[in-house]
Parts: sequence; C-alpha cells; structure tokens
Amino acid sequence: MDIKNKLSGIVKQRYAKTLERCDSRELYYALLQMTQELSTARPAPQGSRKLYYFSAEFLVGKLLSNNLLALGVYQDVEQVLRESGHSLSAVEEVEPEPSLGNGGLGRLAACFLDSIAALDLPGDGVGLNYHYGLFHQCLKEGYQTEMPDPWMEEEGWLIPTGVTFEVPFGSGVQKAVMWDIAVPGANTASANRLHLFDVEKPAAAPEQGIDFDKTDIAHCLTSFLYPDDSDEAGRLLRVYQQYFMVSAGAQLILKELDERGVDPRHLCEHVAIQINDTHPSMVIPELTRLLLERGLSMNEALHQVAHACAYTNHTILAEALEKWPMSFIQKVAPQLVPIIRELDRRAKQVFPDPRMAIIDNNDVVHMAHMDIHYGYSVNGVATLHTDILRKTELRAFADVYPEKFNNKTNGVTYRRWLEVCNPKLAALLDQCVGKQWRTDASRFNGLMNYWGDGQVLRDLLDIKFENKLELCRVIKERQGVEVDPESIFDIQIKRLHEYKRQQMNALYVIRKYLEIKGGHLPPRPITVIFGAKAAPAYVMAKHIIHLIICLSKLIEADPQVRPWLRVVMLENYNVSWAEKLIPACELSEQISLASKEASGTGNMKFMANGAVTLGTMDGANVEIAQHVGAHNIYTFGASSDHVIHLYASHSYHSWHFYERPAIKPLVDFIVSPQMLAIGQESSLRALHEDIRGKDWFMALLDLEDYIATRDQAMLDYGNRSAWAQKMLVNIANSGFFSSDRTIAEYNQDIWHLK
Ligand code: 26V
Repeated sequence: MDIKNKLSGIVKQRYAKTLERCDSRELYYALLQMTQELSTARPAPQGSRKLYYFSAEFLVGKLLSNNLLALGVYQDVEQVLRESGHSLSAVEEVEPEPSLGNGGLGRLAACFLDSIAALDLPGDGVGLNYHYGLFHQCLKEGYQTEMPDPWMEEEGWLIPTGVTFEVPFGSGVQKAVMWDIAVPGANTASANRLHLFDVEKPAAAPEQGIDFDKTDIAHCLTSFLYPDDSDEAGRLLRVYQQYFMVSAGAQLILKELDERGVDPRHLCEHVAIQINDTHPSMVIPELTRLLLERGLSMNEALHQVAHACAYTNHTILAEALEKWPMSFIQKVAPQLVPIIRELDRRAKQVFPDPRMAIIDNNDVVHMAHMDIHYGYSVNGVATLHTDILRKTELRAFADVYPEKFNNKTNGVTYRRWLEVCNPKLAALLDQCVGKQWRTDASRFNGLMNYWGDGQVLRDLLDIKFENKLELCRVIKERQGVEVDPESIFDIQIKRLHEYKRQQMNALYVIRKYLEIKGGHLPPRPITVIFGAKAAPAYVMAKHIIHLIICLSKLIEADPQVRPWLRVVMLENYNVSWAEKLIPACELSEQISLASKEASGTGNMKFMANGAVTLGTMDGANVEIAQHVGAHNIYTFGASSDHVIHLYASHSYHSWHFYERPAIKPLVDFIVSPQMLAIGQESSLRALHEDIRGKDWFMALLDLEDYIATRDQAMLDYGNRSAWAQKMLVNIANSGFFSSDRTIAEYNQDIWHLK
C-alpha cells in the first residue's frame, strides 16, 4: 500500500493542503480516518464459537500508534511524516486518552482484546461508553480534586453502528445505542470489535467537579465510570449501569446467533461469555430470561447459559466482592428477581451450605456465587491468587466444583508495552533475538545468550538512560519539575490503596530524609516517583496522597536533601504516563501486603522494560521471582501464609511494631512540626493515628525488611555491569508474561473458539 499517496489524498480532500503544510492536529485526523478505513475493511476472524468478553472497564489508552502497528503501516507512516517535516510523536500528543478503567482490571481487558485479535480468534468486547471516564485528577495545593475527563470528540475512534436495543428497566424501557471500536489484529488480516453501549441522549458534563444527578438514569447512566458509591444513589446507578450493559450485550448475542442461523437451543456450542469480575454477572439471569422468552424451558435455558458463561475473579478483598440487596435489583430490573430466586432455589437444593448461597438470609445477592454455580469455569489471575481462592475465600465451592477452578496467570501485550513505548529497546531486541518476538514472546529468551556480552549490557544501560532523559523532559514539560537523570529512578504507579502500601514507600522516604539530615548520604541520588488516583470517597487514600505531596514539598525546600532525594507525585496518572514511566524505570515497586494483590500487571511491564522488581511474594511477583531467579529480583516481607494466619488469629498489632526504635521516629515524623508546617494537620494526624493504632494492611510488619532490601538494591545499583545483567535476565524472562500466552491458555482450556 502506498501510504504517502493515501495520506496525501486524505489531507487534500479534507483540508485542500499538502502534507507539508498540515499541522499535527490535521495530520492526526487524517491518520485517524486512514486507520479507521483500513480497520473496518477487515473481516472478523472465523471460528466455530465466538467469544464475548463482558467488562465494565476497557482501559484501552491512546489507539493511533497501536492500530498503525497492528495494521502493519507504522513504519511507513513514520517515514512519510518525517519526510514531510513532522513527527508521529507530535501527532500522538493530539489524541485524547479515553479513561474507561480504574486500573489493572480495565487495562487487562484492553491487553486481552489486543491478543485475542492478534491470535486471530473471534472475540468481541462488550462494555459501556462513559463520557467523562473515571475522572481527571488535579493535584491542587496538596490535595486531589476530581474533574470530568471528557475524551470523546466529534471525530474519534467510536464507529456508529445504527444498532440499538431496548433495555427494560423497572422504571420503563430505555434505548441502548451501540458504538464500536475496531480492534485490528497484529499480523493478521482480521479485526474484532469492542462494543460500547451508550444512552441515547447523554447528559452534558457537570458544571463543577464530578457531581451530577445520579437519579437521572435516562441521561446520566453512562456519564462516569463507577460513580461515587459512598451513597445509595451512586450504588443504585452502578446496578443500572451493569444491567444496561448486560441486557444490551445479551440481546446482541442473540441477534448475532439469528444472523448466523443458529437456534438458541444450541447457544453454548457457538458462544462463550467471559465475565470479567462480577460487574457483568447479571448476564446470567438476563440471558436466561431472554431464552425463556424465546420458548426454551428453564432447564434448557440454564443448560445453555451455564455452558456458555465463565467467570474471572480479580480480587479477594472482601469490600470488593459485590453483593447487591435484592431491593436494588427489584427496582432496576424486577423481571430478574424471580429468575435469580429460582437460580438460588436450585443451587440450595443441591448445596444447602449457607456459605454457597446466592441469596443470603438478608435477601442480598452474592454475584460471585451466582457466577460459580451457573458458570462452567472459574479462574484466578495468578498461581498464588488461584491457590488462595481454592484454599480460603471460595473453598466451599472448590470442594464441590473442583473441575471448574483453574488458573490463568495474567499477561500484557508487548506490542504496546515494548514495541510502541520503548522503540530503542525493541530495536536492540530485534538485533539480538530477531523480530519475531512481537508475536512470539518466548523469543525473549534468546537474550540470555548475551548475558556476558559487554556491548549488549552497555546498550541496555544506554537505552535506559535515554529513556530517563525523555521522562525528565516530559515531567518538566507537564509539571515543571526538574529531575536529575543521573539519580536512580524508583517508581510506584498504580491505584492508591492501603493494601498496595504507598504509605510504606513514603515511610522509606522519611527514613532517607532523616538519614541525609543526619549526614548519612545514600550511595546515589534517588528519585522516588508516584502516580496514583484515589477513589473520590476513599478518605485514607487521600491522606496518603497528601503525605506524599507534603514530603515532596519538604524536600524541594531543603537544599541539603534535594540533591540526594526527590519525591515526585505525578498528576493524573494514566496509560500515556505509564508509557513514559515504564521504559525509564530502574526499580519497580511491587510492595503489596502478601495475599492481597491478585496478580498485578504493571510488574510485568516494568520487567520487560528492564526494571528490577522490589516486591513482596504476592500475586504474579511470585512467578516473576521463579522466572528470573533470586539474584535478579529483590523480595522481602511476610509470606502470604503468614499474613493469612495473622488475619485469622487477629494477632497483628501495629502498636507493637510502632514501638520499635527503627520504626517510631519514621511514623512520628508524619506529625512532626516540619510536616505540620507544610500540610493539613487533621489529615496528617488521621493518617498517623491509623498507622500507629490499626494499620489494617500491615505496613509496619514489613517495614524494616523493606528498608534493608531497598537499601541493598540501591547499593547493588552501583555495580553497573552486574545491574545490567539483572536487567537483561528480567527482559529475557518476561516472555511468559505476554497476554498472547494468557489468551492461548484461555482459548485452550475455556473458550475453544477454533
Ligand atoms: C475494587 C474495589 C471496589 C470498591 C472498594 C475497594 C476496591 C478495592 C479493589 C477493587 C479491585 C477490583 C478488581 C481489580 O481491579 N482487580 C485487579 O485486577 C488486576 C487484573 O487481574 C490484577 O492484576 C490486580 O492485582 C487486581 O487488583
């Protein structure tokens, strides 16, 4: 294909200009048009069974580069732009980023769509089109404030389909309008679709912050992702969103079956439905209901549904396991109530164990329990997580349905998370192991042959340094902060949650600060970078952000400490930030309390980009440690077994740890006069009190080990060639964590798509 001609033709027609005379914005829209034309010309992959991946979140990130790569025209486009005096990276800046996810769960769904298409498997995503995303985070005067994050434009990636469905709410029928985003497969000739459902007449953005009328379902249903669930109206809106998504999705499945000429009595031979966490669980009773309407008996309908639906669990945090009062469902979708009661009755008949009830004694519906009884597969997202599900949280179910339980360790797409975001490292890999790694990540292993190759090791260090320079440039440009590229880049980027323990990282910063003030300098300057959004109603998470910002201000103002230690809290951390941060990272902070992080996927992206992990034996860190070996990862902290025992026996008392001489001064520094002079007293005191007297996620339990292990890493960093070898081993062993491997396993064990 002659890209130059095609693109010139488009800009001539759109703007009556030559390529040379276009600005970045015009070029972006021209490339968007070209990419859409190429993608929509592709047919869907063929197969006997089609997958529908239901998820409330798809954190797709910017799509231009990714799609150009998948379509095989990236290099041509880059060249054409260069020759006409432009750069693709400047054009990319114009693209808005959709924030259609919270974090790992949504980003995983996006990586999965990429891999499903790349493996040429027939599989579409089903989700919602949130107009203002999660929220845009502003960090003003030391606090997070939330603003709408509008990302849709007149012209964008959404393709109008003309397809609509009627969703029968208790309050009346509401129309669901289907928009599609094309998902072209890398190295294939096909494309799948991400179907995003929307209301017909969406509300305008709220005037102030993210407050809106949560009872105005007709217009606000798709305004925001997960509206604040601290009040009842927000929780109810969430049920409206969920039912809207699954009802429209289930109707789409039946429509496509009709088009393929398949009798719904054979649905499960032709359809696989993956339920991504419990947000889409109502697809089970809804599809049952629709099949009953089509004349199937209850037995027939349930047979089809239970052999089509499979459930993925992404967390064992009790507060995140969804349970809805039946009264909510009665209000949102009363027609589901008799069906859910029947599902519950049948399950109880076979398994009277109250731990397995779909509806408990308080008339509350346990969504995960419905998925397990009426799905044919239940999977966790890392080996340790699946083991914990089997042994603790879902034990009663694993005992009676052992054949349903299986593990699918998460993965990430290296097309976005290496090829697009780290072109220099990608080129080095091409040189060392050939270009095939893009579709066969097991090739990374060939890099091990260069473990003793001084030139390759120096190249790795040089590439890392160049990526650090680029990150410095971006941080300066976006936040006006100057960071020393010679310092160690130590990065923790993920949602703000106490179990992820950003507060423990902050306590290490305090320790370093006090050491430097005492004249004890670290072996090298350190830059500690945080990126994190806190849920709007999660008060403790906001206190932790405040602590980090206060530390950053304290250090900035201190010429004695500043050359040795810097703290940067990035504003509005998102996928685009991650694409700059991950290639530049040297020490990857994966420090969750063991047993709490189901998998983590950032850990995998960092590893593949040559960062060394500092982590607990939690989630997929355990598998990373197995792959790289003890010399190439820094692990610390209590084991998951020990942590589970501490919870069960109620024997963790933070105040015992607080009293230790190495810990007390660090915790107390939070409310020191210096800190109170910078920050808000009530916030700092609340955090101090919580860590000292409760510390539910046991930051103090692991603190001393964490400090010692992190110090050791900083020391080892000084031996540059030995460090480069650790980087190399990490990259070489990251192939296992490709989402292509994960998806191949889902297909082989669960979906059987072709
Ligand atoms: C949800 C909620 C909702 C309400 C209050 C607190 C809370 C805390 C956690 C969650 C997590 C929801 C599920 C989730 O995002 N899990 C993440 O899934 C990733 C992909 O499998 C995995 O890598 C992460 O470890 C896991 O936390």
